[in-house]
Amino acid sequence: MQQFESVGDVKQLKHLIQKGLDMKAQPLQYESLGKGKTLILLFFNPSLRTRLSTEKAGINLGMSVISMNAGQGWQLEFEDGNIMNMDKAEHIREAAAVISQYADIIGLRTFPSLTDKEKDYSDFIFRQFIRFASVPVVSLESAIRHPLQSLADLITIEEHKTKARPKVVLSWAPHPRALPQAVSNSFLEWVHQTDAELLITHPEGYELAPEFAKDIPVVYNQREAFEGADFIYTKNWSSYKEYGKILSQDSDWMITPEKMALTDNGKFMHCLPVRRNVVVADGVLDSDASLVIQQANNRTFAAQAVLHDILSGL
Ligand code: SN0
Repeated sequence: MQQFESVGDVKQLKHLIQKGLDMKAQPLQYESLGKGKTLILLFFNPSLRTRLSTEKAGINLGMSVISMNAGQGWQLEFEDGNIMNMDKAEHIREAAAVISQYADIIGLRTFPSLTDKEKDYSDFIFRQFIRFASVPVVSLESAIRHPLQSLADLITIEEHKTKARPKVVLSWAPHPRALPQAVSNSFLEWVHQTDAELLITHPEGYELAPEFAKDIPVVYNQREAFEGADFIYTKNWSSYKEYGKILSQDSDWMITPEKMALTDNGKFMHCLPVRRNVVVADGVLDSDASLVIQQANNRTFAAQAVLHDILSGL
């Protein structure tokens, strides 16, 4: 693996999921693989799980890990040809080239603007970074995807599924802030490659980008969508159509125990951080149906599987 940006970078998805499970069973089995190698994680946006789990993954593989919040460095210019006489002190051309000399693998987190749809959906910042980096770059969530989250999600589904073809529902839920579509886009992209029966439910106007929504059925009635589901994957996202806008804050879309009762003993999943009693009721999050803590644990082993393949040149 030369970079990790989307499921398209994965040769055999089943093998990668299995590798994550193997890493979980024996986290230190490759503790010498990364000896003498450096992992640099660069965050343009906040992080808790991604930062700590990816650091832990690197450490489990014997790597040295350095994390940096981009706000602590110079403000970077990403546009080509600009006259840099304003607030941006350094160009991505130099920054990515320089960091590449210190790192064997670079991890990068960069959120969307939610104002410029075209630029966000070209994954401009992430692409510019890859363009000028000379070592493998791993997405720690880009403007439109969160692949390490999706891999951890599939590992979690693999562990908890009780049927060969589980019904997996991606459900929108309300949120007070405009959030990226990245987690949802990525989840669809990854689950679409498995045998699961996949369904999306959201209010009208929240249709995801066609390149991710594909032909996946959309049910606008959330309760109907939940019927017989094995996994309820919940996430808020802002509108793609009316780009970056909040079109609804309808609390009737919150995930409640009453709605979970419509499922087939379904499990609740969320990438975290989650707003209690806005996105999901305490009664769901604190019940045995919730997998959110296990999901977060699997972030380490997802990252470890990916770093393993990059380090091994697989
Ligand atoms: C991010 C998102 O993409 O939706 C990161 C998820 C892994 N989530 C948030 O920014 C939530 C922020 C909030 O205010 O609740």
